[in-house]
Amino acid sequence: GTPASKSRFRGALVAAVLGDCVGGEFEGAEEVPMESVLQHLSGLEDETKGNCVLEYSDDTAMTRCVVQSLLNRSGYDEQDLARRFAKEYSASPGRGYGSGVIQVLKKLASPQLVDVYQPARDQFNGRGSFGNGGAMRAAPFALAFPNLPDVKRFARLGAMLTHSCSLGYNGAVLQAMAVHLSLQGALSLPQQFISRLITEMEEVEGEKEALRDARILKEAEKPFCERLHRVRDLIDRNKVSIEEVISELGNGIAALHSVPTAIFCVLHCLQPRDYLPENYGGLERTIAYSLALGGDTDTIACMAGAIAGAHYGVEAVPQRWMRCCEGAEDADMNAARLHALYHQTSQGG
Ligand code: F2R
Ligand code: MG
Ligand code: MG
Repeated sequence: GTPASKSRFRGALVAAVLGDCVGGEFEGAEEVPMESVLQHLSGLEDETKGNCVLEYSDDTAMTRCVVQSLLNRSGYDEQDLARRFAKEYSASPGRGYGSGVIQVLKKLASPQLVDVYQPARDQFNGRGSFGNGGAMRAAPFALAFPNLPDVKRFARLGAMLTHSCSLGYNGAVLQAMAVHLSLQGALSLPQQFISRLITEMEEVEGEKEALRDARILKEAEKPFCERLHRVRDLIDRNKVSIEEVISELGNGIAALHSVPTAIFCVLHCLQPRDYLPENYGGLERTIAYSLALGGDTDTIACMAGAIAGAHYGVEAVPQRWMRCCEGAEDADMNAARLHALYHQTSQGG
């Protein structure tokens, strides 16, 4: 498809929902045999099953808040977004939220709250959360703002409403950048795609807060850059086992252990793989592979889905999977509205 086409926007938002809904089955599992993944996915194809509904989790619930806020405010509005997060949590608390972020969402509901970023700063004895909750909902920033500096700035601020540790909000910046580049068609040159992400993250992680947090947490000086170098090494190799991917990149709830992993899943599945069905296209391969890693499967598949969906477009989304996933139709409609906002902004409107 052409860069920033409506199909790419729809693919990104719909495939993110699919990743979350189908990934929920395996979240937290240590080992997920590919056979179980394929069985789960083929269950979605079974027309005789009637109403198959896979519910979305916090990943989609919070993404929907970001989308609605960006559309209603025609841009980023921290007060509005904070209010939506709090309202969504209070209306539907059972969507599998992280145990820490619940406290932030409760505080955000207080009418007395003056600084909406303060509850996030208070998390984990003032260190802030490094979870992937900011990254899992970052894709809409890439779909609302055409310019990369805006994507980076607003993905970061949108994440900081719940994640004040740089290892949390920089995961959101990386995820939003990956979706932004994919929308432009950058995945047709995978090596250049990953090099560009590394160059951008060099600057992002050069900020003093990021260097300080990395030091405190005893991570590499620029932790996301280091992981992206590992992604590059892994995609250079023709064969790589699931165990190696998990040990090199991780599959956990921290942004550092899941955002580079999601990016790897997309790159690895650009080509057919002998352990995935021949009739699967790239998007199906990406989602199936993300689930087979185990760990934080809903979130890794949601983030990989957004990046892959922006590359392959909505035509690559299997209709039979989509009809089983709660919120997929809404995501499709909202993606078209974001597409209009993006092009309005890019024309200076
Ligand atoms: N929470 C889950 N899954 C676990 C169980 C759900 C279960 N299936 C159910 O039925 O209820 N999934 C969702 O949470 C992840 C996103 O989490 P988020 O929003 O980042 O939350 P939080 O609480 O801020 O961070 C997550 C955990 O990371 C650890 N952590 C973070 N920062 C820390 C720090 N500075 N020091 C120590 N630990 C820190 C904590 O254990 C947090 O609870 C997604 O997977 C989403 O799907
Ligand atoms: Mg979830
Ligand atoms: Mg998760």
